[in-house]
Amino acid sequence: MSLSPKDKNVVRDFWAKAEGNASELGAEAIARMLVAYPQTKTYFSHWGDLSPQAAQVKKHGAIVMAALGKAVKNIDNLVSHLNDLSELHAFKLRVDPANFKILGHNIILVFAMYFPADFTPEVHVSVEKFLQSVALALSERYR
Ligand code: HNI
Repeated sequence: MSLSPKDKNVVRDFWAKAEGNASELGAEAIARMLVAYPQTKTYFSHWGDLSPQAAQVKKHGAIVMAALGKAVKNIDNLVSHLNDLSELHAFKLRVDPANFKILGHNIILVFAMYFPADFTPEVHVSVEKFLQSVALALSERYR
């Protein structure tokens, strides 16, 4: 499942188109995750309002998407780049890594909604591989 040089270029090219709108895309993805997979709400219960229009939900979407943007810049060394975030999610936040896949699914969905022309099947394959690689790297410290 490792990313080929072509996958990496496809991901970089797509990201260049998406990143100007990263905050909105992230907010939409997190909001959808919380609605469609309500088990994910347990991690954010300290926020109170978890509705799609809640300020903290929107803000967190921007934070996660910015982190993904940095991961794109570090696509050649995802495991070391995401080491600290992995440790945070494993030991402090105690997020079940199954949720990384759920969020990845919602991100793919939002990309397809916002970029119907650019998010071709070919782009979909490479972006999916990238998100899986990020999920794997974020799971690295769970042991
Ligand atoms: Ni996640 C905080 C990145 C998936 C639950 N998360 C962060 C932060 C970043 C981040 C960045 C802020 C860290 C800091 O403050 O130092 N999270 C990512 C990335 C992914 C991801 C890149 C996957 C692509 N996180 C998830 C998932 C869940 C999750 C799937 C749970 C369902 N994250 C959290 C929680 C926090 C968090 C909870 C703390 C939120 C807060 O502010 O209280």
